Amino acid sequence: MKQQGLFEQSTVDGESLPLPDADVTYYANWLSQEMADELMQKLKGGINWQQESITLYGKRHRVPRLQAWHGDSECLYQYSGLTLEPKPWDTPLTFLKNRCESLIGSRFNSVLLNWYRNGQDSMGLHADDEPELGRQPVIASVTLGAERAFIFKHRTLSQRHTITLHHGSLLIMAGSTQQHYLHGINKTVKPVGDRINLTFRYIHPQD
Ligand SMILES: O=C(O)CCC(=O)C(=O)O
Ligand SMILES: [Mn+2]
Repeated sequence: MKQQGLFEQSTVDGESLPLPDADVTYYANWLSQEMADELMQKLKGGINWQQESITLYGKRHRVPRLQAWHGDSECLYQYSGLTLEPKPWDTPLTFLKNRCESLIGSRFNSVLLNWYRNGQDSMGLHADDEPELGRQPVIASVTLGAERAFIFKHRTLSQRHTITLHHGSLLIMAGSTQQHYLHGINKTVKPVGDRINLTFRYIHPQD
């Protein structure tokens, strides 16, 4: 990975999304096209992708996408009855983590990777509000590959906002975003290619 970029990103402008009760900033061209293409190839081939199964209302379901969890060794990821042990940081992940940290001045100790193989892969509406993320988590979400609609839905107001996340973009969700909004990626019948998303997080140790 070329070390271009750590300092260049000070010239990248973020756009604040017009969402009441939230703090969301979008950097459409955070990575150059060349860097985003290279990272996509490296992550497709270099990560041990898994399709997990979860139990919902007593029924087993395969999660409709491939996933991986990487981070510091103490960072367990728990959801829907699953506990994922972190795999270590590798070069592309460390590169992206450092770049996110230097742009926004927050620390991250883990990353969830999701690979949406086609339009049938999706992620249901949810909030990143697990207690171990803390009350006002900063989530740095990097998108590579096909463009998909990312939906925000306010929990109590009839506020809905859809943003198309671009190859090489960065979306930062901070402040009270997770308290007030759900987010997700719907299935689509449009022919769409692979998309990889990485959400960098900070897991607080639990007592
Ligand atoms: O794929 C995306 O853009 C969303 C991923 C997400 O919300 C998550 O990993 O919690
Ligand atoms: Mn999420």
